[in-house]
Amino acid sequence: MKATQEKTDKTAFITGVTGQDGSYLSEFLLDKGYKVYGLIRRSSVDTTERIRDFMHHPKFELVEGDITDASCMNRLISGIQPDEVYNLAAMSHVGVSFDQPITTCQIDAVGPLNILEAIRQSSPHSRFYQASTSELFGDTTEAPQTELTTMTPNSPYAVAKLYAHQLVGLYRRAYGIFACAGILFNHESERRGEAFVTRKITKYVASLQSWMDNNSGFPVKDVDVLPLALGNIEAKRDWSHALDMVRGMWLMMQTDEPSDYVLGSGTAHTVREFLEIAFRTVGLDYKDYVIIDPKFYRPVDVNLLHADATRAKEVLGWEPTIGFGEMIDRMVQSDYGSVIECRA
Ligand code: NAP
Ligand code: F7E
Repeated sequence: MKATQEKTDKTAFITGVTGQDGSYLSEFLLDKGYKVYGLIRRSSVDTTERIRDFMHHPKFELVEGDITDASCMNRLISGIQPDEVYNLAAMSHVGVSFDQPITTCQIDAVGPLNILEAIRQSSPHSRFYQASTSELFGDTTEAPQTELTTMTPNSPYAVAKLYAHQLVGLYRRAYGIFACAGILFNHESERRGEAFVTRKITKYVASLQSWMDNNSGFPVKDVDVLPLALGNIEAKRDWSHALDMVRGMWLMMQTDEPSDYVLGSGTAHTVREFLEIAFRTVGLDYKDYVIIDPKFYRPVDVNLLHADATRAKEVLGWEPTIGFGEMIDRMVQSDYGSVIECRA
């Protein structure tokens, strides 16, 4: 007989709750019995698409605010007194950070500082998780990358994230706050934002399948369908599924000693390989549909990200469970499902 999972009475405060990771982490913690407060920023349009399934859960509460507003963070954290704070809010698009460097700095660097200060001043018992990133390694020549690899950030996004990453260690040493940084490599899912390369590809592939459902033969680029315009498809990334990553975030917060951990699959693939596999799921060849548009090149890119997550495996017992092929398959299927739903 399966043992019943013991429910916790802990409270968590999650920023970035409307994003990919925030939505999965909320579900994960609600399932464990947590009371979850999710930070949502004011918007003129509805941003709750990813949290619709659980936003009326009796133990889930949306609170409005913005992490760039220090007084707001202080008021919320002081009032909630959360056991665990997960800072997932960010301007998370590397390419966009070159065009909006100051906004990126305010959200990705000053934002975490506001939260750490609120914890220090008003709720020092709260444990803190910071969403650090493999982008911190940037231009490094070392691979695979561990917690000790040199960090040479290569975008305004990564520079801002490095500031926040360093704050985590500082607040640990200076004030004894339980603060962890998860150095997470790329992770994707059915809920991935549509401007990231993986989702851009899977949405396009699903639309090709939909075309084939309604027509005979294969769609012809520029005649039946528009091409898929991409930038640097030789970049290598270490992709995992977001569901595995949020479990890793939680594990980091359950240890006796706060620390930083790399989470990643341990396998790197080019964007080109992602394309090959995604198009193969619908029996097509990406070369017939993809064009390279310099518009999608960044002033500088990160060429190779490849995780060595040995420490997370040894200390946290963390390992990914959803492989590269399965992840792509799930994303294409989900995008195809949405196309069908729209058609109905
Ligand atoms: P995402 O889908 O882009 O979500 C970002 C979230 O941050 C959204 O909920 C957004 O709200 C919120 N947000 C942005 N600015 C805010 C502000 N000023 N105040 C409050 N909320 C704000 O990102 P993700 O993929 O889930 O990633 C989660 C975190 O992990 C981010 O910090 C990201 O930088 C980091 N990370 C991601 C990856 C990855 O591969 N996914 C890898 C490493 C690290 P709106 O809905 O209002 O826009
Ligand atoms: O790009 C190339 C692009 O935007 C991946 C974020 O979650 O992971 C993510 O950042 C690669 C890059 O993700 C297009 O130049 C080609 O080399 O999907 P991406 P990212 O930049 O790796 C890290 C770990 C984070 O922390 C970030 O928050 O694909 N690429 N053509 C393209 N990228 C995009 N977006 N669009 C293209 O058309």
